[in-house]
Amino acid sequence: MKKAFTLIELIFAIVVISIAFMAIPSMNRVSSQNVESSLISEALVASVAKIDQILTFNWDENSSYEGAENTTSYSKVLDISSADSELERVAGSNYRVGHISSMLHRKFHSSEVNSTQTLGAESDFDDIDDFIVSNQNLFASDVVGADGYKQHYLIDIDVSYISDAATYSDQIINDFSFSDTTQVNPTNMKMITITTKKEQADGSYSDEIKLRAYSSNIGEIDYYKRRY
Ligand SMILES: [Ca+2]
Ligand SMILES: [Ca+2]
Repeated sequence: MKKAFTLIELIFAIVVISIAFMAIPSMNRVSSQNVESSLISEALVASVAKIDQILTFNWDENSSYEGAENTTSYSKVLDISSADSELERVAGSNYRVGHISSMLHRKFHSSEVNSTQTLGAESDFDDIDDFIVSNQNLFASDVVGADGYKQHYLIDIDVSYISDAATYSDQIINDFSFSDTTQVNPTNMKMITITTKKEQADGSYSDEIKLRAYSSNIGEIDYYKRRY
């Protein structure tokens, strides 16, 4: 049996449908805001992963260079003559004050080896400043205008020496400090800065995320050897 709507039912139905239609634009807005924040979160995660990856590489081009040991030795501490003298090698040894005097622990090369004056990529991609780059796509395949990846992200990676200072007495390093002031001449600290930029509607880019990490000239312990 077919049942007709009563007037009161009809009014209810109209009100419910009206509420549903009124909600659609705001639902669309909420979901597009979620996509926006998801894309920024994804860019942040990718940027953090990038900086973590950089930190796994040698501190400098010369860190693992020692003649025939070039491809097999672990990273050594480098001589930085333009930096804090208290972090230099103890004369006549391959140890710094505070080093553990034992096999396979952190130490300098057997003879003086300095870090590179000019930071950047060499023929072998093996150290943290080899990552210096401008306007590189953050995602492997940026699709501009597609529904999902409608935003285009670029990254700049900068690696610079920054000022450092140490004081020691009685064979113990009491204090080590550094600041974000970049230095032309080598120091014992490198600062890695990743700037992630998002494309705007007019085609320009605005800085969205800036991450920094610091890496120091301390060599590594010979627990694990990276092969290049
Ligand atoms: Ca290199
Ligand atoms: Ca380099």
